[in-house]
Amino acid sequence: MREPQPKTIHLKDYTPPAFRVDAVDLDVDIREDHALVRAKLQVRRNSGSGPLVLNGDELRLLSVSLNGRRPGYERTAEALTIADVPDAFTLETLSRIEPQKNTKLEGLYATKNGFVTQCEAEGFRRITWFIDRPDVMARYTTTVHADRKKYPVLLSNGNLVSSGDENERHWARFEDPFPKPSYLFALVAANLEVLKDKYKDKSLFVYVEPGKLDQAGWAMDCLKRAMQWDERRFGLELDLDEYRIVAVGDFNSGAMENKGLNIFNTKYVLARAETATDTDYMNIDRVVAHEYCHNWTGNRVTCRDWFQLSLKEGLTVFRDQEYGADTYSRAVTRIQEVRALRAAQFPEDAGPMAHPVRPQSYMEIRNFYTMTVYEKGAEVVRMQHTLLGEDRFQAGMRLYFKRHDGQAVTCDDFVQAMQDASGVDLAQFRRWYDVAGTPVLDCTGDYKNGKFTLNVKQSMNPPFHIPFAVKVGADERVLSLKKPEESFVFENLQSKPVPSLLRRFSAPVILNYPYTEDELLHLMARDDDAFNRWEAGQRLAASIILEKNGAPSRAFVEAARSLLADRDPAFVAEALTLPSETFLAEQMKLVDPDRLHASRNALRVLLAKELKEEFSRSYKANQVSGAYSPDAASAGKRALRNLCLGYLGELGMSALAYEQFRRADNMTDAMAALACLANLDCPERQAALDAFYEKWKGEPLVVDKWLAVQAASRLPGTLARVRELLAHPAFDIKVPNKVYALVRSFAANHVRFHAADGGGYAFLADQVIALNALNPQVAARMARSFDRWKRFDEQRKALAKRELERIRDADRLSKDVAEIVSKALA
Ligand code: 0A1
Ligand code: ZN
Repeated sequence: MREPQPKTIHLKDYTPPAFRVDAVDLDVDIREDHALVRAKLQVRRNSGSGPLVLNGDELRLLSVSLNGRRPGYERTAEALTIADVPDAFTLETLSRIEPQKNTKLEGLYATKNGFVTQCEAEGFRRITWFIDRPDVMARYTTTVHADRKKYPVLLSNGNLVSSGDENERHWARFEDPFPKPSYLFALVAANLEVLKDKYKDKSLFVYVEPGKLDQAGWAMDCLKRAMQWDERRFGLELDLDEYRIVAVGDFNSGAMENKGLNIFNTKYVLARAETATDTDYMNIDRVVAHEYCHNWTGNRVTCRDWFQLSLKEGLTVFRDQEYGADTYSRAVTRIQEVRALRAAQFPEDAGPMAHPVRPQSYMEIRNFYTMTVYEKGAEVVRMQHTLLGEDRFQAGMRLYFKRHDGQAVTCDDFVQAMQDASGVDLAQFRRWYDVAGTPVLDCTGDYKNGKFTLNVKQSMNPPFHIPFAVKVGADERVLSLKKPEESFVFENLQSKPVPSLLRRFSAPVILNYPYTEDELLHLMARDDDAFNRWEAGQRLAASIILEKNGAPSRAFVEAARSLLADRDPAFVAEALTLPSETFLAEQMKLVDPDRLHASRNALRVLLAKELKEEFSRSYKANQVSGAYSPDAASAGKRALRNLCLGYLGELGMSALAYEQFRRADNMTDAMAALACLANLDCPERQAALDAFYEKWKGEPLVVDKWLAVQAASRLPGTLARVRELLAHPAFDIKVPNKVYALVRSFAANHVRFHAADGGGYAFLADQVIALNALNPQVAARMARSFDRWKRFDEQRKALAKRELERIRDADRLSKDVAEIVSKALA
């Protein structure tokens, strides 16, 4: 059976809500196999004379009353319509839901030790009938009832106002003083342990599964640092006396910023040295800061509609990035951001799901929590920061809050505040929000008589306003590009300069400049912008892989050798990490994944051979002694040491990796060694994988690493192994983290996923179809791995198309997957 094509929702059709809800009194009674939800809404007409329409999804409606009487109403699967209503009234509904059977993990659902909610974007309608859109803000009072022994912890947004016991059950009532959109509603009834702490006069709580309190400390530290940072850098304080983080193992995304009651994926909370890597520690820091930052950028000022999602997400990612830059190394942070942007957002912007930072239409909003809305959205905020400078940007933030605190607003409102506070004209800049695609800057330079002319041509028409940070000789400027073609003159030069262009990656664009190899080597060694030093190395490596089958020049090898003597290990590790196959594939006319993989590996092997001494020396020199600490300096040393191990692995030094694996006292070193072995066909490989599983089979997050490292292996047997793992007790298709670890890691394994026989495509289609019936949101995310299928040869294209069609024709295809697949096939 084919479902009808989902309908498209357009930004231009936005109208203000016909009704507002001033107050919600919610009573959620959680029973053995269902829950009863009573909702009392204070409703008031806002505009027009139309009927009241409430959203609902998988709700069984037991009763409705309006001002105490049963009204005439109509109901479909997704709407409850009451035609005849006064201008102000009380509406009460009673609904029955089945959180125990909720595999979509949206609305109220069961997790290991109890029940939690996820309401963004449209999950509240799976709890009760409501005007479920972000511009309807209400005051919530929530009462939760559940079994006292099984679910001792009851939580909702706001302050606990009363509680009590009823035989073997108990209840608690919460009042949230802040009006909020329904997507920020949260409720928890579970068996959890709690870590308590204080920041100034604020009480902080981190709730984790019993037995895991020893893994909650880092998240608490992160929270306190984020609070302090937001006060210092943005002048923003927490508006609550109490702030809670709850970690659960079943969660579709990373975390959720519900007012005062954040719910997190355990992956972004739990950490101790033996189980979490440096990257995990850093990700936890960033996600905790991100959700905390949302309290102002998202919760105090929220989105008018979901097209404005980047208003809160782009801005909050920018804030968490700045937190990262102020906490760790600014240059290395920037390099990592750009790497991620290029590996995932650039392809998105060039593929079938390309959309502006503010999309103009969608079929399913869940599909628009994208790299474009989040990461490119952050770049768009960062460009405003670059154009205005820190002081005027902060003045813009203050004006934004002064004007819009407590409101649901648009991206335009944000830009307007930035413009009005700074006096910088941002009219042309707004195009960044509305036009998809990555701009290309084609630059050339002319040198004559001490004068250098930089010519810049941009691909966007009408042109974008692009902050272009450059340094020519000693002259450093941020050029404001506004025209299709422009020239800039730099004077008083002694000789032809090597321009340092797009410093710090001042705009999310593709930059072309006819650099010679010597010029790039010069920048790689000497640019005073660390980002551009890295960038020059990446450009050289890319051209060696794409144009020279991976055979580097002597000069490149020597440049890599000198890099290994650099003072900053974290930077060196980034600089000697070759560009990813996914990113390089974007630069090929027709992608040949096997050749690409072979060339990239050839370069790795050559570097390993040439620099064996240096890699060995650096491997020894960067050993970190003493107790594990995730600080930037120690993590940087481990990153470089493990980079060296990876190169030495290319020379067949598996014994070294195995030795590290056995001796490691922290997960960073254990995992790096295991990843190295997983890529080598060597006797130690299976021994290490088996030992790892035996040791960690009781820790779900560590088991995820074990799944992921096998799915990411470059060895030819990887797909067969991944198929076996589907049936392993370590895997569970109902748990998103397991799917991400196994299925997503495999789909990101460029050479194996794009195998010429189509086995990778068939595997992924099988998983998308299986997931579609359980968790459409996760299914749709997995389906995105087909995005770039048209860039491959005829044979691969035919195979991918067949699989996409097989998904399209599957029974009861969800809106989520239908949107992704129909766009991919279009
Ligand atoms: N707003 C949350 C994450 C989130 C992502 C996707 C969602 O539904 C499709 C909901 C929430 C954040 O930015 O942390
Ligand atoms: Zn967010």
